[in-house]
Amino acid sequence: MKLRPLSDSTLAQVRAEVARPRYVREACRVGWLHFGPGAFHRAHQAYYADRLLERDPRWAISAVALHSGAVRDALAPQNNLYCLAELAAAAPLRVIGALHEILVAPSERPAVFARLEAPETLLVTLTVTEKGYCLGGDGQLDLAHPEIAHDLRADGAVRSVIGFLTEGLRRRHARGVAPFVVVSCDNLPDNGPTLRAAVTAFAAERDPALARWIELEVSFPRTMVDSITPATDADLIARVAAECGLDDAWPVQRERFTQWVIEDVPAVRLADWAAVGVTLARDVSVYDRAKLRVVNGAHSMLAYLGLLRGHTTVAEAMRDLPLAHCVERLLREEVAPGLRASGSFEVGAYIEATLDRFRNPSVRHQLAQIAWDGSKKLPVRLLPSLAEAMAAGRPFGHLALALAAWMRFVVGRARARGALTDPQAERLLALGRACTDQPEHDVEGFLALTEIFPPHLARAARFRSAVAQAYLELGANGSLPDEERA
Ligand code: CS2
Repeated sequence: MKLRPLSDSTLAQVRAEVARPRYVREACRVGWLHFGPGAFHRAHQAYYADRLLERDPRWAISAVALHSGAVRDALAPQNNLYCLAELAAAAPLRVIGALHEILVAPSERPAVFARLEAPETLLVTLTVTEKGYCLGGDGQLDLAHPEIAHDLRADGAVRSVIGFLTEGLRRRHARGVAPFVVVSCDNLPDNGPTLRAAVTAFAAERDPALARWIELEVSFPRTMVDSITPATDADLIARVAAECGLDDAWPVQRERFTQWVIEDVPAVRLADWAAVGVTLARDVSVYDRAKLRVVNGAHSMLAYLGLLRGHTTVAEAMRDLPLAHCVERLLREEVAPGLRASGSFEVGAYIEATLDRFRNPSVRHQLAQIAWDGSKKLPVRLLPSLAEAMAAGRPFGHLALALAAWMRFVVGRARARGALTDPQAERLLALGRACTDQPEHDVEGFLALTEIFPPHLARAARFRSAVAQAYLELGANGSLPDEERA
């Protein structure tokens, strides 16, 4: 039976068990602009916005897709309403009403700028993934990046998020409108300062006075965001139809656990964040280091090793005991010593809780999804722990193993003539095809990628031999050194 679509006019028909917006949507105003309305944004920040709207009508979101119109087209017939499923027993679905509009940047640039310039726009957030920042291997804006090079010549007809933010701020400055606060919600270390440096570098190329104004007047607080969000699949669409009684073209799902920590600077104290479960903290680095190194670092290891060993999801990979054992040792023996306890944060408990989250069988999180963009993820998730461990004379064999697993994964894709989702895909696949299974030769080729491996690390003999050794032991199918001990 064909169900009617979810929309403002059918909202009242949603089954009673489903939570609905507890505010009048028409009375809400757009005070929040977001770049990148993918599943993570819709499951995380938009959920917090939805709760803020219950007490304050200023926080409806105007979402900007930088490339694809797919989300806009799916949600337009639904008045941008969609369901959020929490993957836990007895968790009711929730209809999220926080998205006011979805703009697609290339074709709706004037509308995007109208929002960026509007004095009512107080907050701009981003989930554009690591590669969306157009950074080079040194973590600074790459002025030669094709999007950035284009935007520097484009005179306002920008395409990158860095171009949009800078041009939006320029227009506000020119009109005497106070800046918005910019909150990066991507998994980058020191995401706020990193974004600030990128925007300022872009502005400096165009107008040094604008760069100075941005440096002085615009806040880019650090954040830590966390909630595991598996991609939408057919099971979710069917579940939503059954539980809601209406059709939702693109619902989203996430684990029940969700966390958002924002650096407590005056510019973010605009909303009652505490009331909706967002933590404002003086020092976010404790949280963001732990999150990137523990949750994301272990995820990347699970993804590459898990795929080599024939698994599909994180929970399945965690049921493979030798693999789970490797991940635990990576975290407890090699990552934890680089993290410090602080206040209520305790490293051992954090690792335990993370492993529990990974074991949750209701969360069908595809390893292939996590394996994307390895060239951008490894340098921020695994290499910092590894470089510190090596410098301190601590063990780093499991970190090296995770890197070797990534190399084996790339080689496997290249040999199978498979696709690779990565901004460096072509280079990586060419490298993979040239591999001979001779560990020193193959590892050498990968370590020469200076955008990924800083030269001082790539030259270190201990590092090279640890990776080569792990590469040898893994073979093409991911055999583990811990196999017999687990
Ligand atoms: C994952 C993250 O896809 C990935 O690379 O490691 O998306 C992870 O699920 C989130 O950061 C959890 O908050």
